[in-house]
Amino acid sequence: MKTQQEAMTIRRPAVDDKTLERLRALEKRVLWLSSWIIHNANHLRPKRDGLKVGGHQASSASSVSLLTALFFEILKPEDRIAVKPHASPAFHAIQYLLGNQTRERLESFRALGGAQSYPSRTKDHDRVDFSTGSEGLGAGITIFAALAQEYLRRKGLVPLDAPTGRMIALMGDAEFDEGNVFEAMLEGWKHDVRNVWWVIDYNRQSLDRILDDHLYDRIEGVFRTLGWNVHILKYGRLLQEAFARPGGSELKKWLDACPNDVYSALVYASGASWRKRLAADIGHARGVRTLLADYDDAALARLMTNLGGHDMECITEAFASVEDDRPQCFIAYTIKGYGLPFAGHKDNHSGLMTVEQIGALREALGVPEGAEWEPFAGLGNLEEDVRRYVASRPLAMCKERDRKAARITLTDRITAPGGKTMSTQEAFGRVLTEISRTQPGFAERIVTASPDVMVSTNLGGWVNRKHIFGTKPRGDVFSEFGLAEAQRWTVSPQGQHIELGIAENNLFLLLAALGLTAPLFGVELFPIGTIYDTFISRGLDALNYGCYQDSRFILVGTPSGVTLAPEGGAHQSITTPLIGIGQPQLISFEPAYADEVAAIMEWAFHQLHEKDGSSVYLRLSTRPVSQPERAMSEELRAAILAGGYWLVPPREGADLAIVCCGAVATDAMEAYAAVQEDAPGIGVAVVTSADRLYADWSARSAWRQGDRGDPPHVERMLAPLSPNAQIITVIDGHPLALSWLGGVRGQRVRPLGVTRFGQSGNIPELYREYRIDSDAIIESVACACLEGAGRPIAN
Ligand SMILES: Cc1ncc(C[n+]2csc(CCOP(=O)(O)OP(=O)(O)O)c2C)c(N)n1
Ligand SMILES: [Mg+2]
Repeated sequence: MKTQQEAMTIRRPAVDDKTLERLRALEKRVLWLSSWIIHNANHLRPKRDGLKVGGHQASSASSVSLLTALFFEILKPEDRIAVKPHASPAFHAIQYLLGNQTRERLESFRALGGAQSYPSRTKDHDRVDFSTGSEGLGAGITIFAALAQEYLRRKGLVPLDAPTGRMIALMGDAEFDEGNVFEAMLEGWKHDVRNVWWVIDYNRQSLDRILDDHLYDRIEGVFRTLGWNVHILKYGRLLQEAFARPGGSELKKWLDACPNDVYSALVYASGASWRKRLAADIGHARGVRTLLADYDDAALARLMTNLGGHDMECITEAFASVEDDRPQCFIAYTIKGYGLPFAGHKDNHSGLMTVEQIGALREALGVPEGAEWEPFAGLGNLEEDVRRYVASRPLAMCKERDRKAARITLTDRITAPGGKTMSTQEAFGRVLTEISRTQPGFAERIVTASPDVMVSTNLGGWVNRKHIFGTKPRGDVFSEFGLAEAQRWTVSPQGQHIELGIAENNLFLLLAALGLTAPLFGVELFPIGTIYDTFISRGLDALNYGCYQDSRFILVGTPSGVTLAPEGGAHQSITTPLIGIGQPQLISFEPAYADEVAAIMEWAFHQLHEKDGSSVYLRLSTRPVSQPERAMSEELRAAILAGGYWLVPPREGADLAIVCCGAVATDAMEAYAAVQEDAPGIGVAVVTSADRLYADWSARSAWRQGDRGDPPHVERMLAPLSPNAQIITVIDGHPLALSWLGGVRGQRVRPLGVTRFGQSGNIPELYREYRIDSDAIIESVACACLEGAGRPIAN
């Protein structure tokens, strides 16, 4: 507890005595139910697999008082909260008391269909606002949700007289080890984000260890530097009263200086140990012995563990003291496992009470045997009053947590940008500009964001038309000076591009928040984030986090692959096609031509708001590619969206084919031109989405067993090839993205792609080096021919 001193004066409580009594009764209910949910899962349910079920009794106990105050006294329907992952049982217990969770789901906590280990927007049924699980991200998203809310308010997309919600995080103190927390705070400061509350469960323990003594000073300093209002809930009422007595100032001095590990050990060792240690350390000081003598061992232990984060009066007072919409941070001192037998023990993170211990807790909390699941058991004559109080809480009365948003759709088809030669990246920029010109109503719902790569990912044209979002309008100084410039950087609340610093984690957290505005705030947006493809890895966990909670956005990774050539290996992405295939709730495409980009973007805008839709990822390239002369037939469009089509159809029964993806289509066509005489009938297919092809194929495995219905698209695509055909696949990315095609009909695949780090060079040099050029394709064709493929087909 060696921390900066904070004078705590005894003030009038923020809620009346009756409410305090109810909240204290509810604390006990939440402590009991959260412990029991976990106990039941581990000790009373039959085990099928020999694994411990787990759950976090100590982490939940640590947050019980804070969560009780938040959910029963503070939260309003418009507020949104991210609850630290390991307090999930306490969260579910509270929802149970509020009538939003069933006993059945609590009984099957951590079992299939039951309450989730960590609060989950998509898998839980009790109104999770933000999923949590990955430390740091739950807190981070609240900043971006507040920014998203402000974006909607400033544009009048939500009624201005509607109450503004607070975006609240109840977070663990170890979450401050995650850099994304600081990145988010800094970005929040840049955007002057308001209405964010972070309530830190400051139990000074993480999973493995006790935290550094001076962490608190540092954290507090960061908050203050970034303009947050900081509230410190250090000592509870009992301790504050003791400090006011003779010997009390010595006691306070001792507590302030007590190292975290010593304090934790004493909490665990309890009563007599406190007395012994205090007598030894400060017994000689005036008044201390008399002060200590006034407490028996149990009372002394109660006193010494009376921290602010467990004292309902302190907590409600701190929350009620907020007077403005500045970001608020509450550093609430707590004890991990408070009220449980392993309170304070450094190894308690995964600790589970024994049968005897839970029995003792049940008795201590007055829960009759057999009434373990009764929501309000053990409250005696308070029960009816507490029931009525709970039923009157805003979160018990509001029946629908998620909002309904009016559906916004494109009014017209998106036409392909014209031009003989174009890169897919350029096509993306031009499609966006066209939408802003021809479909202004829809374009108003598009919001773009980029981590400092707006221009180099081709958003420049769009931003010139739509400008940058900011709450404080700012003109374009270069244009005011009359200086030539390619970009106009006007900032205003009407702007539709959110400019971020380089932190990619922030991009994904922002996209996650913007992609949830429909359920959170009742307004549908179409967020598009652009990023250098390789730096997707930098924010991958946050991307996964957004997808996990079914947020809807378009992600554009560009430039990609070794095709970005002179920029070199540090910027060339290799594994992103596999990420695109592997990431659930994110459908990936890698178009080759501009008309494909237009068709895919049009589809993506629909996909974002379908009930069973998803986010969409476009892997794009800067390589100028000569465009095929063709009209977009409905058949071609359907094939592009299904994942692939024949650019050059194979002859029926052909035993050779080239399958390419993205920027290498040019090389595939060059190779085709070179081999078509020697390998007559050979076809060239373009895969626009290995992800869509694979998902469709694997989801319809039943078809392979002779079931009804159409065959998967990929089966139909490969059907013209002979069963013994060989397929040469080529992609500027990891070859595994396409090599699975061999499994569809058991045909031999010769996969070309990039498996080593890239380097600087020009496209011909690099394609040769990494064997994805036309020569490599021709060689593969030749090898296939040597094995008997490519025989002339009689017809
Ligand atoms: C990104 C990430 N890395 C690792 C973990 C594993 N983990 C679970 S809890 C925890 C420490 C939790 O400490 P704290 O946030 O202080 O929570 P509390 O003490 O309240 O349990 C860790 C490292 C995780 N959940 N997320
Ligand atoms: Mg902790």
